[in-house]
Amino acid sequence: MVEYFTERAWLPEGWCADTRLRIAEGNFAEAGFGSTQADAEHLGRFVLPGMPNLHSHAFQRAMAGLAERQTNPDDSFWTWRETMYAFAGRIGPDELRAIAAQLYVEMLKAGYTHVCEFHYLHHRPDGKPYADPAAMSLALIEAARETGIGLTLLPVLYRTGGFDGRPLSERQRRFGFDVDGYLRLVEKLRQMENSRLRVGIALHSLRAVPAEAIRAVLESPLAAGPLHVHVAEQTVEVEECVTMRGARPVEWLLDNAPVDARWCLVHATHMTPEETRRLAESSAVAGLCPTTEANLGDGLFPLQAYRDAGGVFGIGSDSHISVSPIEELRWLEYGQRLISRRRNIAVSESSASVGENLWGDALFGGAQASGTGIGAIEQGARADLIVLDEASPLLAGRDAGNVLDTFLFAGNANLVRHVMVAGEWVVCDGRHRDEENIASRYREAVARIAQD
Ligand code: NGQ
Ligand code: ZN
Repeated sequence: MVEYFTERAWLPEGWCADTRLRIAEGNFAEAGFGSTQADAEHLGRFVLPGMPNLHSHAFQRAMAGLAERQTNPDDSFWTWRETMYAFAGRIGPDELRAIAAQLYVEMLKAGYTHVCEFHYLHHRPDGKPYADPAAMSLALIEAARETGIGLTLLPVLYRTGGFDGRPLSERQRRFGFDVDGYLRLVEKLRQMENSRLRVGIALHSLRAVPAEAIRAVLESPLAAGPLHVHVAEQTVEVEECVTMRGARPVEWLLDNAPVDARWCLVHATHMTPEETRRLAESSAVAGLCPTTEANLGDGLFPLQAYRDAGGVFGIGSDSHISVSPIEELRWLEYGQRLISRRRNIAVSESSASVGENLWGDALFGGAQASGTGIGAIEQGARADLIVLDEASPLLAGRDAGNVLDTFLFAGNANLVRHVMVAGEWVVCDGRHRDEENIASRYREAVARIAQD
């Protein structure tokens, strides 16, 4: 049992003064008022739950910045995707592990303590399975283990190249599994689960998984735990879905799958008011990735209508052109301000603070999408927390009423000072315990990729 004292901890009921946190076996054994300061280690003035990152394609971190030159006047999500596929073709297990480890260090330093990895680079670039068909999944598990971040691994089922059922293109071949092979992979990975590793299910998208395959997966006893799917990111896919399946993607999923709190619909960007209300009522998580959705020219999620209907959401850094929960949440709010020409949108009856609402909502939805007991400083939850840098000038004169607003809206200096995952310190004074080794392995891997 380890005991800490903090002047302010953000508990489910809000900021709590003079809090004692007791941690045993990686979980909070107690979190509440009433510490005798003297007998516990002093953590600092502001302690928050660590943020879950609910959507990541780790390998894409190493191509950030390499798709920002116009190649043709009609550059779009779809031309970006070709660049991304070409890049993916150079990634094997060693590269994936090196890139993911670097990414996870960056995530921890930014305040993410858990990541949901939406993983579809299963086979060799030519489409043949590795000697161990789980080789790429194991690379991600290893990267998470060595950095200390919590991981929900979501092996992805990917079957077709489009709504019309066309076969996978040459570049997509390495993503493909049949349902049986896919379920064998899930079964194998499930055996590795522990307090920092959860294994869920992912369907790449309605474009890539036909209705029968969705049904076959959902019927399996292995379809337990969180269930993620890309849903309505681009207007072209909405139109194709209407043509081929007679309904819009979110509508189709709500009508044809038992969408409930286990589900996370990533990029539920394009929804009618009716779909927005129905998704909110389903209790599923809307997986929002505002920086990637902006970078790829997707569109704006109807945040206000969705929150008004009680919808649950969380945030992900997806393609990792940014690795910062602050930037995701800021973009989420700013998109709404720009389109409505108003201010302070994400508020609630319990709090007028945009920072508190966004951080709190994203903790709740991110934890739900992760399928693990995280996202809150409370008894029984995994002991994931971040300590803000109270010495930063940005926090001068700040207190409970405005510290989260300042954290989210006051500039670009990283205010995350220490980070704990499952009771273990992984970042101290802004440095990850193994960041030099991990960065040098990353540099070598990126140099190899560039040479190919
Ligand atoms: C992905 N990424 O799977 O990496 C996708 C692109 C696709 C985003 N949607 C590929 N942001 O959707 O087909
Ligand atoms: Zn994605």
